Amino acid sequence: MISSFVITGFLGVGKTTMLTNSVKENFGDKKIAIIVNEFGDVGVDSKILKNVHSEVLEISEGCICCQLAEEFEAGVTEIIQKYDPEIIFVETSGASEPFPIFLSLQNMGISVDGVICVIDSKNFSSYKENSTAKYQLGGSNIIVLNKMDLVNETEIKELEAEIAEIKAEYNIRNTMTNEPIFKNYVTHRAEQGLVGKELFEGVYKVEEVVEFAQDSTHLDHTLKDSITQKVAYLKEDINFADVDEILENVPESIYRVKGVVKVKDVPNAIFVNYSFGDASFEELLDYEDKSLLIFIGENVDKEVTALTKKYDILNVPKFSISRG
Ligand SMILES: Nc1nc2c(ncn2[C@@H]2O[C@H](COP(=O)(O)OP(=O)(O)OP(=O)(O)O)[C@@H](O)[C@H]2O)c(=O)[nH]1
Ligand SMILES: [Mg+2]
Repeated sequence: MISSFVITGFLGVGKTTMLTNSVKENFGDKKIAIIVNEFGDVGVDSKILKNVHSEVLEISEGCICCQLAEEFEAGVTEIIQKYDPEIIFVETSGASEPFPIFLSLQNMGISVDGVICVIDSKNFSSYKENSTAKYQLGGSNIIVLNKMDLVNETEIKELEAEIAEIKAEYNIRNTMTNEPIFKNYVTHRAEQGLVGKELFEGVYKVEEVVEFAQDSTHLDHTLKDSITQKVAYLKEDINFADVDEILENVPESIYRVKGVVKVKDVPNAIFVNYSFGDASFEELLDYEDKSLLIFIGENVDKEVTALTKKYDILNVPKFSISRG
């Protein structure tokens, strides 16, 4: 039987970083396939993941938990037929809930060995009120407290207490029996998504058939929590400092920016990866397309328009469709 892990967690918490840094390390001897569903219709994560893993399937332009169940199942079937993986890792979009994906995998006869919720330990308080973030915790049985480098022990203790509370309230239950689907959960700490193999070792396997679980309450949260995205393009004649300046002036309501940019003073294109005020950059070989940034958050239309007025190197296409 093929086994799988679902990796959930809010926007920018470190899901892709975990897949990049931990999976090959721990499963170098296995045939791994990765499915990634990204919020934002430009597949930045799949480009990053393809640098490290050979079989990466990207499902973009929507959320696999509400609109794309069929596309997701077709993608899983395709990757199984083509590649015959032993383990499938699914990175859900930061705005998805894991439970419907868990059900889809189970319905396809794939064993779900764990639903991993990655937490941004530094920025948890900025996003913990978001209902999707709460359901992500409730629907998982392995919790990874990531970005440990940015918090101290007192903050970690507070975080663990808050998580335990949310976890208890939002735990996914079987509506027939009212029993929690996950009888228990484990918490691991991580930096740069690095975790040991024991995290994945199948003690958490969910044997129960969970068709009756509480998924009728699943709402279209992408609309409810009004997280939207907007793509903006950058002019060609720019330097790295120009990009950095824009990132330093991103308003708080935009908590995630991703993109690829080409600048005059760096030979290769650069991945831009910004979440909650912190940015990281990585060089990328062989990128021939335009320089672009995807802004994700609340009030995105208004805020990105304001940024384009302030920085004339940044512009949005006149007729673009914003997706939730
Ligand atoms: N300081 C610090 N930064 C981290 C750590 N893990 C990840 N990051 C940074 O956090 C940002 C987001 O990481 P990703 O792995 O892209 O996050 P994600 O959860 O896949 O994001 P989405 O797919 O957009 O929801 C990047 O800039 C990473 O470099 C960590 O442990 N410490
Ligand atoms: Mg990602």
